[in-house]
Amino acid sequence: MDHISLQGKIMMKKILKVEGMTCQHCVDTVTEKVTMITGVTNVMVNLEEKKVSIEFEESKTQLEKISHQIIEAGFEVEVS
Ligand SMILES: [Cu+2]
Repeated sequence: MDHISLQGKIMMKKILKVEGMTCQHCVDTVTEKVTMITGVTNVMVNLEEKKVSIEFEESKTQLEKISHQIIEAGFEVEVS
């Protein structure tokens, strides 16, 4: 199940495969860009596995929007 209920809000947890992250600076960039999106509550980047796990409020944002931000930052996103 991808849904988590937090304080009465329906949260989604998704993992995106992100290509192009090579160092801690990239990790910081991705984390910062995704954190800025309204509705995103948690971002965790795993550089080695090239995975970005994101928790967000479904009523406030969509995965497409999050992917778009990562692409805008110069990385490639693969939805698993
Ligand atoms: Cu880098």
